Amino acid sequence: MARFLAIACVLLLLTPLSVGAQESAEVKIDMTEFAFRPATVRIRVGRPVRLIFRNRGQIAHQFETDYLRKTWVRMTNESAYVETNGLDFMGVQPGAWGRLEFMPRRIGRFAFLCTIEGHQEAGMQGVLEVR
Ligand SMILES: [Cu+2]
Repeated sequence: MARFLAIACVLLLLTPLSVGAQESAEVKIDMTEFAFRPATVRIRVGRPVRLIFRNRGQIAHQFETDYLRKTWVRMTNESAYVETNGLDFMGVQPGAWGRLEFMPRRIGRFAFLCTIEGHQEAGMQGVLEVR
């Protein structure tokens, strides 16, 4: 009986962990004039990530980071689904959303920004922190 309980406890402990290991970590990021919120995005290396951008501003914005330039990325929005080996940038229209899914493979701090003219200078930038 004690042995059965011990096995049951191990199973209970293992189940949520194994499910968690397969889940994507999801981070929601708002785009406005002129900021990303949050401006620091923390993700884990070796764990699939889903970044969901929402443009809550009045004008178009973009997300660009060198981190994804040589990474396999799945990009989704209202009208498109693209898998690409290296993402230059993703544009998001006002009121729209865009989703990026990828596997972080390098640790470090990597800048991201909106590359529309003047937006970075106005504050539209942030840091991708991979640990
Ligand atoms: Cu912008």
